[in-house]
Amino acid sequence: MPKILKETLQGQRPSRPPFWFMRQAGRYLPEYMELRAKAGDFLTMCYTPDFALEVTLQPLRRFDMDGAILFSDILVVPHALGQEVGFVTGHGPVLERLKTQNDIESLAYNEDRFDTHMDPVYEAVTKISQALPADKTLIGFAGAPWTVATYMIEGGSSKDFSRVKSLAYKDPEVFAFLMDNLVTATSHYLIKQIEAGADVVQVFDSWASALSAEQFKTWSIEPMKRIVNNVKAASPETPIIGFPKGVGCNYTSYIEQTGVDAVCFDHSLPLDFVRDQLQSRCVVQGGLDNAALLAGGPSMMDAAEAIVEALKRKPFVFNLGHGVIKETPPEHVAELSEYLKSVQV
Ligand code: 1CP
Repeated sequence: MPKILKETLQGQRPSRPPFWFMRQAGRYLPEYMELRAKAGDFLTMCYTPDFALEVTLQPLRRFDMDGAILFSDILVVPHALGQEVGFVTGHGPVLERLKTQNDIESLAYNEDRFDTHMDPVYEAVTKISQALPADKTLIGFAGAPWTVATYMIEGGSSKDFSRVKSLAYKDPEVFAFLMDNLVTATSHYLIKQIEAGADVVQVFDSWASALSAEQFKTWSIEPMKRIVNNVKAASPETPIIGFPKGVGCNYTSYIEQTGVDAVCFDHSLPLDFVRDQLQSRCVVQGGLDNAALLAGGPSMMDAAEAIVEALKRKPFVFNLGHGVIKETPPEHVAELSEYLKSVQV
């Protein structure tokens, strides 16, 4: 049985567009909440291979998506570099604040230490790849250096990114050290996920839109280009999806300069721009408004049909413009999935 998601990302056009949803596992599913209560802690779930396996498979049992995404988080990378990371229920991630140049330099990448920390994640990838039906694609992932750096410097989520942006302006050498460190760690981490069984990988630059156009080149495009080169050197056939969320017209230079195989687009982009400017350059994935999925009903179906109609003539993966919102009724995901399985091109 062909893996239609992987094949589409390699530029083929199967009989219907494949689909999966960012954050398809997680808090909107009662079976996730049950397991989360048992595990007690989000990071325990990420670092316990059998929990990660189970949570990864939960959405596929209900909705039969074409892809399963490893259950983990982008913040396991700073954790593996030695920064303290925690997740506080109802609040989100909390990271040890890095105050000095010394604090940043103390997190220098060490391969043995990194892999010892990540071994349970690699084991989870292998278990998932063995458990998945042959026609399903396993998606490995990491955060892009810029997005991970925002959490590392701000100490958690941020509204205005003032600390991390002023560090990049005021102390570009210290910031470059941090970014180089993340490029090395992230490249290695993605290669190890591929060796463990991931079929494709996605790199999330969720906060790329906080950068100025000039900074976007330096802190999003350049690091991503190096990651793509490193991963392609180790595994030339593995498709790489980049997601520089919210960057509008800068998507085209991102595609041209990073060398990604596909881009995930968000719901702010007009569909004719996606078709004419992005799909002419690479495979595209996206971009239903996650709030339309939350709302459900005819407005969700109209928006989904418009996306499919605009993009189905070339390789295209249906997804959202950002992750499933935790209040989303699972029935909406079921209705959308049923529709997507019935599409013919
Ligand atoms: O149960 C809980 O309380 C934890 C909630 C949760 C979940 C289910 C977090 C905390 N992370 C995750 C899983 C996760 N995170 C996955 C795998 C599951 C799947 O997609 O099905 C993935 C791919 C991520 C990626 C991730 N984490 C991103 C990039 C994508 C995006 O949403 O923009 C980011 C920015 C994070 C950070 C993060 N992790 C969790 C929270 C609450 C946050 C902060 C988000 C913010 O700052 O707004």
